Amino acid sequence: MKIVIAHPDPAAGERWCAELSPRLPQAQLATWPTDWTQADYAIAWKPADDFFTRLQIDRALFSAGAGVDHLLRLPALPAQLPIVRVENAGMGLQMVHYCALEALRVYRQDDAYAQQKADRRWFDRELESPARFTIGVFGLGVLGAQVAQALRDLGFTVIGHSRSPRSLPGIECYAGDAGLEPFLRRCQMLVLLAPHTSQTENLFDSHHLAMLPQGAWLVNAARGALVVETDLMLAIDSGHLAGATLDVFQTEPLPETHPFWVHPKIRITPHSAAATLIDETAEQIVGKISSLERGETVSGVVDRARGY
Ligand code: NDP
Ligand code: OXD
Repeated sequence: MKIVIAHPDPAAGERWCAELSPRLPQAQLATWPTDWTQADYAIAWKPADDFFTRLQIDRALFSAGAGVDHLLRLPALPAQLPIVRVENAGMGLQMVHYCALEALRVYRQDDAYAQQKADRRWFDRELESPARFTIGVFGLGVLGAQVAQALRDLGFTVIGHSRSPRSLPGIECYAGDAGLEPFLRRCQMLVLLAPHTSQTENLFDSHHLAMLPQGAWLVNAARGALVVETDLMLAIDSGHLAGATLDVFQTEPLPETHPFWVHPKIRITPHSAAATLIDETAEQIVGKISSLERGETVSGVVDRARGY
């Protein structure tokens, strides 16, 4: 069995090999670029555009992350090749921490207290019950559902939105186009955790951002392509939104000249909300390769028509 690992960071490529080889001693491993022209499996994160013009993959392509937008855009991607994504593998808990940190920071008025410290002002701000703070999670899949449940356990009122109807205990769920506006109208904080697809691209434009209540806060931990960045800036600068926490951007790395870097109401992290844990992820992928080798089906296979 031949497996190619394609990762933009050579050190990560080596890490992948080190995790895979003891688990799959019978496999031959190569990191991209390679002189191989054929392999059975590939594990890839943002591979080069010429990946499929130089290499034939026969059995399956594994994303090294939860998202698959970086693979679906590849030129010459074979139409029938199964694409399999990472399902959780330790990312859910990281995402819970990321979103809970932001929710608590906003709900507990952390920015205002930081300003008070700078001004040496002793002043106790009113704090309502967390049940009166409504957080909406857009995307209720593997990560979104875990985040929604954790935020609910912190006492917030949590609502969710997904493409198809979902049911989660203690969380009011909306779905589809018809559910979007009533969902957005209630979100004092909106957390984006849906994939980048043709349906979600630029969905959060001035029209949809205007549906959020005055003073709402946006957290984008999904993909930059979901948000129209200039519309977001306008929504914040006009005072309609209180601010945003952004982990993902239309262009990554975020260009040095981008106005987000210096905006006082925008918090930035460098696409680090939930990292791929290579050991746990290798374990998951090896399990799936073993199943495929036995002729079994695996979970996490991308539906190309849906785009995730
Ligand atoms: P899943 O595929 O498990 O879940 C995706 C969810 O989004 C599903 O609930 C799905 O609806 C929903 N969805 C898809 N399209 C729409 C739409 N048009 N409108 C409303 N909801 C929609 O993915 P994960 O939870 O594993 O990951 C989500 C995304 O998070 C990834 O695609 C990736 O882009 C991003 N991510 C970011 C990371 C970071 O560090 N910033 C790390 C990991 C992932 P339905 O339930 O009906 O299928
Ligand atoms: C992912 C990511 O999709 O890290 O896994 O963004």
